Amino acid sequence: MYTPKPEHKFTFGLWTVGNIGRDPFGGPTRESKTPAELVYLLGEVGAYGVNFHDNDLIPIDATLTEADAIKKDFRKALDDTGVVVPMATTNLFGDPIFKDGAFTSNDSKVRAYAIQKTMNSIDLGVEFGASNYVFWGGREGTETDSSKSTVDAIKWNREAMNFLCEYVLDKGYDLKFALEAKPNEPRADIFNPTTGHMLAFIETLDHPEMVGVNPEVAHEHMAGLNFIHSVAQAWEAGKLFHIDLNDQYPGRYDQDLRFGSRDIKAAFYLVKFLEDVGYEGMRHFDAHAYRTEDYEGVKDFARGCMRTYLMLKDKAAQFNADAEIQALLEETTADDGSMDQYFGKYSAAKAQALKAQAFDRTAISSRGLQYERLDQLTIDLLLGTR
Ligand code: GLT
Ligand code: MN
Ligand code: MN
Repeated sequence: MYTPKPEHKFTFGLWTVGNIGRDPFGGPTRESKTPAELVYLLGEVGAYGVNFHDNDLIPIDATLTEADAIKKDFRKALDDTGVVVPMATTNLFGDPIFKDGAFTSNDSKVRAYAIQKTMNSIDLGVEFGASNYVFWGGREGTETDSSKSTVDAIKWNREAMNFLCEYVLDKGYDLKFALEAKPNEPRADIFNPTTGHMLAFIETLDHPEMVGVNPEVAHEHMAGLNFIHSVAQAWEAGKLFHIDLNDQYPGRYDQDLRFGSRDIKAAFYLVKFLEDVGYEGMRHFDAHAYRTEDYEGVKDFARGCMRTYLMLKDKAAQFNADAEIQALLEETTADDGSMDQYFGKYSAAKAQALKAQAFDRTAISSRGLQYERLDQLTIDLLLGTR
């Protein structure tokens, strides 16, 4: 019943299952695997797709011959397993050249190199079939605000995005961009720190229709925000192109925990939202196994992400079919239609009539909304006692 199938669109990045357990305080706890080996691992656990940064697949210093050999092995693994590549992205954070940003570096040579690297990486992604291209600007930020003008940084970022949109159009690629926000880490502060900032930024681009967002659970939770509200805003704006699922305790470093492992309730509302609105994009698990695990543990981690999603999907269907819950919801949204005349398009007459309408504030506010009961029914349902 909770077996992942291709139609569930579960994907993982090479950097997720390929995470070797390094952290700022300690070295790797797992040996590294080749991209092809990771594809076989994903095939084994039942994932639909694999995503990559240019340098997850091809090391930054690889020769053309080395790159060709890696691509050949990777392609074979994809063919053998049926795993597809729906998304790709650029590593604009790992190399020391990006220590003060990529598109927003003060150094024009760095900015130009970042655009060049992204064009090459777009070519690579498209070569393997990617239709979504993620931009996570991990180094686009500051430690000290004496170092650069935020206004310049915003302009440079816009210039880069406009240039890259034109590149995609020029090449005739069927590719959309998805911008991923994060408030901090690795920079002390990152520009466009939340999905809301990204949505506002996108509207200032030359081709806003090509650009959406890739919200990540952990990143909005780091900022202390309600993830579902961010996702809903992106969805309502037609901008939910991709999503990064994982989990996170608020106010901490980016933990990238297994999906649903820390805040089941938030994960439930998220899955329910995605399923209810009919989101058709990828369910990308941007998380990694605990540092304590070997590769059997990595498989447990990957299987766990997908299993939890499917269990929550099942719970969402149960919620929608629960007569008591639905009756409560109907009651709170019940409407006698008497206010219809005041909504919709503005007219002076309507405004005047609304001004003249009397409201019995005491009577209206005296009604209990029964959200306590509703929430407890949700808890009962999630804990399996309903
Ligand atoms: C990095 C980051 C993620 C981004 C990836 C895409 S890389 O691991 O923490 O949130 O989605 O660049
Ligand atoms: Mn993260
Ligand atoms: Mn992410």
